[in-house]
Amino acid sequence: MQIKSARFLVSNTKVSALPLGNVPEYAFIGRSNVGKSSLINKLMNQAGLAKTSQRPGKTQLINHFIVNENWYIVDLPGYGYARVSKTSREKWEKFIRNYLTKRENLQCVFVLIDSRLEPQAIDLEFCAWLGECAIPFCIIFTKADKQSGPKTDQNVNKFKKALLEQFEEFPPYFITSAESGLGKEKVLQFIGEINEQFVAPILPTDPNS
Ligand SMILES: Nc1nc2c(ncn2[C@@H]2O[C@H](COP(=O)(O)OP(=O)(O)OP(=O)(O)O)[C@@H](O)[C@H]2O)c(=O)[nH]1
Ligand SMILES: [Mg+2]
Repeated sequence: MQIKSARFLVSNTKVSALPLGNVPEYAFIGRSNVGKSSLINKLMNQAGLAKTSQRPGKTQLINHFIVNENWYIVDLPGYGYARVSKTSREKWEKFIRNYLTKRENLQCVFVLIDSRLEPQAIDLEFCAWLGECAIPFCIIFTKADKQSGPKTDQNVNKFKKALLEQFEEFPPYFITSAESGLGKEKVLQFIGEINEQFVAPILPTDPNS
């Protein structure tokens, strides 16, 4: 899929204030600093579109970007940032889980996993929760440029094995780098195929119109 345009639309903490859910939507989620915002920028060919930082905890809101004027890409705050208080963590949980379970036009959640790490309990638990809620998801392994191919494959296989203890099948997955652009075309093609099949949900009509 070709990206002709991508622009920031709105930031939110409330599901009730999200933009109209009349186009397909894809959310990027994962631990703080895993590279969500950087990968969105690479996919969209716009360096400063989503705000990135070397310090974890940069993205704090639900950020909607509209792509080609006909689908949404959503940058979410990360989980698992150690320096966040219990209260803000609970707040995060509530509003993100609320968003993920209620958003009808959400086609797929991309769970980003750092390809340099051994399987992390927090990621496996999050995937298990998505499974329980029947929310469709894919896995994106990030930062593959930071190590050798065989090392990435080793960690991917370990993650697969760990996830298959909870699931019967491994979901579609992608190995990516926001630095080199590895995996970019495959992710965009995957989104493009889902977009073609999208049927808009019936939205409440305005009683005044
Ligand atoms: N080498 C390399 N660095 C990356 C890659 N993706 C992200 N980074 C770096 O990792 C750091 C975190 O990236 P972000 O995109 O801000 O991460 P995030 O997941 O959005 O983080 P939060 O918004 O804090 O949850 C930044 O310093 C990026 O430059 C990658 O594919 N390769
Ligand atoms: Mg971010």
